[in-house]
Amino acid sequence: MSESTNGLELHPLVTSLAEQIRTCRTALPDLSPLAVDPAFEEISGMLDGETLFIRNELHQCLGLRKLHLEIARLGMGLQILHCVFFPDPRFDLPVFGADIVASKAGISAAIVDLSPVCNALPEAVSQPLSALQLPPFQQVRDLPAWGTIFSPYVKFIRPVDQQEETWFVDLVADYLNILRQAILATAPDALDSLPTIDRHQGQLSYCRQQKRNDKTRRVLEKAFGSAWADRYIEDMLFDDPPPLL
Ligand code: BLA
Repeated sequence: MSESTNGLELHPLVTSLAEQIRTCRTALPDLSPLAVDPAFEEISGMLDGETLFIRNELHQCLGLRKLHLEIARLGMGLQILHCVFFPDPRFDLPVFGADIVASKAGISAAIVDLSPVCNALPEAVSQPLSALQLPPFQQVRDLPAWGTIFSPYVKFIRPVDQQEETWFVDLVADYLNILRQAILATAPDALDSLPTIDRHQGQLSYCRQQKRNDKTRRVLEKAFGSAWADRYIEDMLFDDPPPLL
């Protein structure tokens, strides 16, 4: 299925990854849509004659407090697929994150991870991750300084051809299937238990680190102004998990 924003075609990797994520999302237990702030659901505008478009989808499911999928076109060249699944801190589960940045020159960044919110990933996640056959991507990128939140299994690459783009989409499906199995295998702890409190803290620091990505802020500021960008980053992209008690 092809997808477009404002009648303009999206990069095939953006389209196929969005489809893959939606398919995997459907398989998650007790999936239900979450209301999106109407100010943020579909954002479109013009800036200096350039079309801006952002579309957001939000869900929740067993074990995950917020599943966020965003597709953005900012200006003529830039397209972004942004996806973060935030765990419910009562469950010993990682944060799933995936991001694609495409410009006129092609895909510059494709990243996927299941990131720990405590010191280490739970066994139910690290064991199957370590058993995956990782494709031999040619261009592996260095993580930025704030990237200490990612797991040893983070894949941050620039795909060089269609074969690598397909590998990346398949890899995201593998990570999401591992997450689904972990959800099914994990019983929640009490809201006031120490592990829950630790994971809540860990998720706060995941969000704090992501907010240090100046590249995201700069793009949003340029398109929408700094006050709007701040509110969008704080309330939509990396909102803190709600207080436990
Ligand atoms: C990089 N993110 C970028 C870049 C841009 C954006 C323009 C630079 C491209 C490049 O380095 O090739 C922009 N990303 C956005 C915008 C949104 C977005 C505007 O998601 C949202 C509207 N970023 C995330 C998540 C991850 C992530 C969830 O939002 C990982 C799970 C990673 N983006 C990420 C990383 C870089 C990046 C690691 C490279 C940063 C660097 O090299 O300094």
